[in-house]
Amino acid sequence: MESPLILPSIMCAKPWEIRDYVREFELAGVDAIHFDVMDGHYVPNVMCSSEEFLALRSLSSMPIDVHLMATEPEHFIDYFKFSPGDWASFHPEVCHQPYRLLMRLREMGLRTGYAISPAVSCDYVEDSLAVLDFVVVMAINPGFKGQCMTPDHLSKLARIRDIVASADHHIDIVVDGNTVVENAKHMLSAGATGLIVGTSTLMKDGPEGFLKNYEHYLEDLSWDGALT
Ligand code: S6P
Ligand code: MG
Repeated sequence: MESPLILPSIMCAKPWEIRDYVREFELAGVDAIHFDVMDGHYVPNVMCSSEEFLALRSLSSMPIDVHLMATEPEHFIDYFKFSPGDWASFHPEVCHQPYRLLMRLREMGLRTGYAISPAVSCDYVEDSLAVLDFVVVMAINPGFKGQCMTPDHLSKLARIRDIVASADHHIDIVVDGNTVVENAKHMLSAGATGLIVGTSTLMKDGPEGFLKNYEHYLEDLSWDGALT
């Protein structure tokens, strides 16, 4: 198994730490910066505005992975000044025409994804394979950092792995939430190809601890046989 994609979650940084974190992300060579948008309606929390997106963009040219936790995400897209190569995912069960929105994001040159919450059907993935680049599989109920993996997560991950295996192109499976090493080993075995990392893992010790945590994390996954 190859090393997983690593996407640190910027909502886990305190505002005054963001600049330092971004420098550490670049040194580590992470794959994208995960940027959570919460509307206070789809999820019981409010987080990350288009202005903060612009501020983050000014600090780095790394891809930004926007995770739209919003009802009717189609109305949020135009607020963000995306660059080609950025990632965008949304929750299909609260979008009027999810397939249409994936097509639109593709036309904008973005990597397109669905974010699938616990208890939301995998059928959305199965019915949209041709226009998906990745699936964010929520290991937690969306809305907050620092939660525990739900008991049904790993079996759902394996179902999504089997579904995307029938696509005629590669589709990444990225897990969001509580990706501690003990869980990440099982997540990778169940089909994850990427991990969103936050307060429970690489961002638990502030920016100064990020690189050390990053190296240990990948080493621990290798030693435990999750990676080769
Ligand atoms: C939560 C959000 C996530 C969190 C991440 C936090 O709804 O979508 O991206 O930022 O799950 O990670 P951790 O390590 O605190 O679980
Ligand atoms: Mg997220």
